Order: sequence, then C-alpha cells, then structure tokens
Amino acid sequence: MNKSMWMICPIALAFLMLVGCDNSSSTSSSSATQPTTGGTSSSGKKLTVGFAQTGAESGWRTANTDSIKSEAEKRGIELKFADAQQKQENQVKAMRNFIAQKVDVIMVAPIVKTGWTPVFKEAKAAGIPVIVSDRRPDVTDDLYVTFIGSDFVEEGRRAGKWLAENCDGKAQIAELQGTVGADPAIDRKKGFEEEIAKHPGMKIIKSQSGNFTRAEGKQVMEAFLKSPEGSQITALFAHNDDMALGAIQAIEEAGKQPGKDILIVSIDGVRGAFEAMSQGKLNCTVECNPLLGPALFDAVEAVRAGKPLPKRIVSEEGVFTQKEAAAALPNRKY
Ligand code: GYE
Repeated sequence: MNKSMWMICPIALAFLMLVGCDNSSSTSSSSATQPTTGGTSSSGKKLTVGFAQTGAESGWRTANTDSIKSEAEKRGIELKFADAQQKQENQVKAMRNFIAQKVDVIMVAPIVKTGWTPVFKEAKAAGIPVIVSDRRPDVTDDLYVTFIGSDFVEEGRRAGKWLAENCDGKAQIAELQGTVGADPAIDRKKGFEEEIAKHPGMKIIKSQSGNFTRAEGKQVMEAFLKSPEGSQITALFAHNDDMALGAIQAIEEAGKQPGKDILIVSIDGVRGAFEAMSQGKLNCTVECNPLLGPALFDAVEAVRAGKPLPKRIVSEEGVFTQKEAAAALPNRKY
C-alpha cells in the first residue's frame, strides 16, 4: 500500500526547497540549495542544540532518538541530549539547563500538552529559538519556531476506518490509550471515535491508559479480559504498537487467539508490529514516522541561517495490514 516517505504538505515542501535537504527519505527537489552553515554558526562556532526527549518508552521512541542523534553527528552539530524518563519536570529542568548553557537552539518533545508556557517564555527571553518535535504543547505560536511531527487525529481516523471495514461495522472495542494528557493519546482517540461514530454497531466498552509501554499494555489488557465485559471484547485499538504487543501476550495467556478472536489495530509501524502481523497476531498498524532527525536539523539550520519556516511540518504516512507485512518487513528501518 502506501510507501513510507517524508513529506509533507505543500507549504512544508516549499520550505524544504528553500532550505535544502539532502536526506535520502526526502522528496524535495535535487535542485534545492544546500544550507551553507553546516554544523557551524555564522561566527564559525560549532552549532549546539539541546534536546529534551520524553524518555525511552517504546520502539518508536528508540528509533526517534537514534534518528536525531545520528543526524546531529552526520552534520557535525553538537547535541546535548536529555532523557526525561517520562517526567515533564525533568524535561522542564533540561530546558532550563540548556538555557543556562546558552545553546543555539532547543528542541523538545513535550510529554504532555499542558504546563509549558513559563519555560518556553524563558527560552524566548533568552533569545533561544525552540523547535517542537513530535508532540504539540499548549502554548501560543510565538513561543516556538516550528512543530514537526505527525497528524495524530488522522492516524486515529485511519485505525477506525480500517476496523470498521474489517468488522462489518460491528465491534465491542477495548482501547489502550497512550500516556494521559499526551497529544497523540488525545488526538488518536479523537480521530478513532470520529470514525466509529459512523457505525452504530461499533462501541468502545473498555478504555484505559497503558502509558505507551508494552508492560502496561499487557497489564491493562489482562484486567480488561478478567472484567465482567472481558468475554464480549471483539476488537482492540491500541494507541501504539508496544501496547498492542503486550496485549497480544495477555490475550494468548487468556487462551484466545490475537488477530482472530480479537481483531487488533495499533499505531506506529515498528518492526515488532510487522513481525506480529506476519504471524497473524496483529491485523493492522497505522504508520507514524519516528525518523524526524533530518527534518528537525533542516529546521535548526534554517533558523540559524535566518530563513523562514512554516509553523507546522507534517509527516506523510501509510497503513499496513497482514497482506503487506511480510513483503514490507525487510525494508523497515526501525
Ligand atoms: O506513537 C509512541 C510513543 O509521540 C508519536 O510516543 C509519539 C508516540 C508513539 O511512545 O509509541
């Protein structure tokens, strides 16, 4: 089906043409001008970027971190990397450290939506541009340069659409939500509910957060299956692959067949999901591209060169089912 590739909406494409982009996954034109700054600022000093990552909760996150670290290295940019271990307070602390260290640019993947305005204002007051990666914070537009990542509502819609088409519009659904208050958890739920609302026979009968991790996905699914409604569950929507993979274990341990007794759709498209689809245990994964490094550092270099950036850069993504899984697996990069 759809191929995984960068990019993007027309404005973002225009941006790429403007700043130049040499990563192989980009669709930008080869005639685009290359950035002249490389890994140095206009004063000749090595560019320094501070990145406050959420943590290492999932396969998606590991691929995202690797993409960012390797891209910084490739461009000769100094990356100060902070792993916040799933705590917003650690991310805020990391941003304050970056401000104190006078980095050239701050990047952050805000774990939850709220609570960011003070530290974003501090960065602005210090004259340090902030680039938002992956998850959108509730702050005003003037506090960051650009937000680069996926359209999570659309991902939720795609999951809902796939399920509706494959359950004849009838399903008793269990939902494993992502981290409470996180942009992808809120938006994926919204998009999925929008789709299933078109089918009166589809209903979410259990819903709880599994915090985007495999362990919690398993735990929560176990509890769902043991609950009074457990035997009625015919489908599972997991906000990410890791939770679906944990849930698959729980379903098997309960003596049911994942992918058959319970249809499973999740989001991300990590290698483990493709393996589970090849084994018939997962039915569908909606792709969410973690390889944001090239686009993020294009943005960093554009900021340093004083070039304009769109406020929003969206990744282009596909949907994969069991039919495509075996053929797609060797080409998956994460
Ligand atoms: O889907 C999940 C991760 O924010 C898009 O976070 C990201 C999500 C991703 O932990 O696996």
